[in-house]
Amino acid sequence: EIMHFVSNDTLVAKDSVCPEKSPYLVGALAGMFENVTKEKLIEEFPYLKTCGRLRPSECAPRQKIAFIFPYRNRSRHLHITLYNLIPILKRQLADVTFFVVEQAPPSTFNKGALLNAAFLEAEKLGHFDCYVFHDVDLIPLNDKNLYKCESNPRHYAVAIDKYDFELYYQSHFGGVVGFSKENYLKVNGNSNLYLGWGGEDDDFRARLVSKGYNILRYPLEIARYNMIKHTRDNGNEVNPLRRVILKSSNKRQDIEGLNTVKYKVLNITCEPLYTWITVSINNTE
Ligand code: UD2
Ligand code: MN
Repeated sequence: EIMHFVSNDTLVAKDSVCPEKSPYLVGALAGMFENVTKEKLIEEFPYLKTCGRLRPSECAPRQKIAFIFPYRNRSRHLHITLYNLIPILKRQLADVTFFVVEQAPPSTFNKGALLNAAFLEAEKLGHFDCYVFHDVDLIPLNDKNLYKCESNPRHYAVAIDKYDFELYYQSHFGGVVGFSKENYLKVNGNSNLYLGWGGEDDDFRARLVSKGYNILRYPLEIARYNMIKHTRDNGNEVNPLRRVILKSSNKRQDIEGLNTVKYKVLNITCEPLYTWITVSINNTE
């Protein structure tokens, strides 16, 4: 790529394809942990297009990325995380649409089913090359952790303060993960069988591995996050069956997942910061 200086603050040739490596990256970041209102975010980031789309103005992006936040009753975390993420994605010259996918009460939180619903609904609203599933409470601490998809899936949240900035366990694949649309279709998405806390992330990883994918990770200094302190939510109690269900992961994967998820869309709203999708999930079906 030819990159030349157009002006003092534009390091990218206008109208060309965005460079593989953005010249705006700065590396390690301190993170911002103060409460921030939705109104303040809208004021701070006027360049977010309607429905939570962020696009580089100076070049043509290589991929269209959907950011999915599985959500219930965590508005404080969501907005602090967005405050940190948006400037990073802007510096990365990423084309991103934010989706908040809220599971309506009272059913037990089912992150796997919620993510399947999010994927199907996002695909109806716009075709995406790349998906990032992002916990609402993880604050990125390095902008070189590039949000983009390759042929193999990537684990982003490798080094988290809660786990002393070390890989939690060798097969950990939680918190923030990214993969292409093709990857997700090939593995039949997430399992819908994990009610409450735990196991669904390990199941997703097992599905990817069984289809021959290798999980990518940047080094610990780069793939760094801070988790906002929290207790376990009501309606997301630890699932005592999680390890038993996980044992049959590979046997089930083609017959249970994205192709069997049952949900109802209750509402879709287009806001400046995000596309908000409320769904009900009937866990007993
Ligand atoms: C870990 C994983 C997470 C998930 C979970 C097990 C890491 C870094 N994270 O997170 O990806 O697999 O274990 O289920 O390994 N949420 C709500 N409202 C709720 C419940 C959950 O919004 O009532 C969402 C929210 O995006 C949250 C995420 O689900 O960040 C995971 O829940 P958590 O943060 O309570 O669980 P945690 O930190 O143990
Ligand atoms: Mn958490």
